Amino acid sequence: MSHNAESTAFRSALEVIRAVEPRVADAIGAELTDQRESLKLIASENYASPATLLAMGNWFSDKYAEGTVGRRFYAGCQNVDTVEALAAEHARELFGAPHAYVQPHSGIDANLVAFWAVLADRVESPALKKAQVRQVNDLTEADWFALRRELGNQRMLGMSLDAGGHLTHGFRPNISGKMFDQRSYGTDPATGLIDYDRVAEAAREFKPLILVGGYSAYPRKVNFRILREIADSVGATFMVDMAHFAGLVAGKVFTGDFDPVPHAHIVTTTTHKSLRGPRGGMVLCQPELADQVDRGCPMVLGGPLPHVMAAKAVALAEARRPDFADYAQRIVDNAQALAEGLLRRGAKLVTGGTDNHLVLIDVSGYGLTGRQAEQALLDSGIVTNRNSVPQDPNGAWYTSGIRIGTPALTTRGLGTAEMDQTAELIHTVLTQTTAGANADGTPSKAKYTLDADLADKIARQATDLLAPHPLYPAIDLA
Ligand code: DSN
Repeated sequence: MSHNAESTAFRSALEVIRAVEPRVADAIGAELTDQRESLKLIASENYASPATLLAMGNWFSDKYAEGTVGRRFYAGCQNVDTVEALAAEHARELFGAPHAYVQPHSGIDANLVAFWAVLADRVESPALKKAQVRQVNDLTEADWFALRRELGNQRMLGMSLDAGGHLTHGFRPNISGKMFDQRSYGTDPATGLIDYDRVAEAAREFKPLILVGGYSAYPRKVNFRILREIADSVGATFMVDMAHFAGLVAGKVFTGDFDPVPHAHIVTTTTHKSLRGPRGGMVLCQPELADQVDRGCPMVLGGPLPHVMAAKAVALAEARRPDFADYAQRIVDNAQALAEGLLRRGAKLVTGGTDNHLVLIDVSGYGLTGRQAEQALLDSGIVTNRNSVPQDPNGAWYTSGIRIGTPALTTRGLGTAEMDQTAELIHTVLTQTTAGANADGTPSKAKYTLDADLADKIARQATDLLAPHPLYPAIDLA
């Protein structure tokens, strides 16, 4: 692939768009500038390859293809069949999974497909059949109650949101918390680590239909062999949401007990985080769940997105190359260097460090809320997101944490020395930011002060750090 070809492709695309709506072309160009200039530390974001991006921008977008490969509800799907089959084949080979379903549009959709597959597989119920033909939004609380009673067991045990679980693991404001009677397992207050004995105890008491493993803000490895044993001991289906760490599984950094695929009945993921593909989702499962999983569309999903499935096939092919394993290892090396740099400067980290791609800073140690810290860092050209910490006194809106991750900066080629410099920038901003007060003098959870000159200086230093590692170096839109 010549550099010239990438540049020509994107320049030509923008020229075509500009002729219709120049403001969209301008926004696309501006987004590239913003992404090039900011220190992206959002743990769930990455930079997909030009090939992956280009696979999405074409006429596959025009095709309806409800159904599965070879069994469509529309004619003329032979080329969609080709890319969907390729994506599924790459996924099976990459993860060693018996079955892959590559249609989900997001991680939340993948989880919904998995929930319904488990329910449909485990429970034959007239009430469930009725629910399947209705819009989920039409179900009232009374409907859900009646449905759950008829099903007998619709209980889910997942990691609590403030311990690092995801909102789709039964959090009340999410549909999963309405579909399921939910109970959470947290982490040990002293260590911040999952206490497997407590999970086993909760499973024995609660007897869930589904035990969910996986997280979006837990900075440690999870032992999926132990969780599977716990699920088996109570007859639960074991589901793992590996959206955050799929790239580490693909790159064989997480193996044995820490690879969920051989241990779980069903595994869901996104394709755009550490896996570095297009924005989308995917389900991997054991053969006995495959038929139900393949009913994802139209059971819970709208029509598949063939252009995104094409991009999934490209990105999964990239992840099967030997250099992806090197990339995955560097993600973890960088996260550990970042954690060490922060700890050395006095930051308080949840669990005291990391063994995956993310670090969770407890910013109460700097006298700030997560919201104040997130904004002060953004003012300084450092893009992060606020996140709850275990037993967070500031709730899910203001929070007491900042979650940072290394997949994106690792893609740009930054290494451990630059992570130490990044730690210095973050620590400087957080120590120089002061919590503000409301008009009545009470402490504000949102207001803060940070000297504008200092913020500008840090932003320049962040740009300098990125300069030797240009994003999409072959693409010149000028
Ligand atoms: N929004 C994703 C994240 O940032 O972790 C999960 O849904």
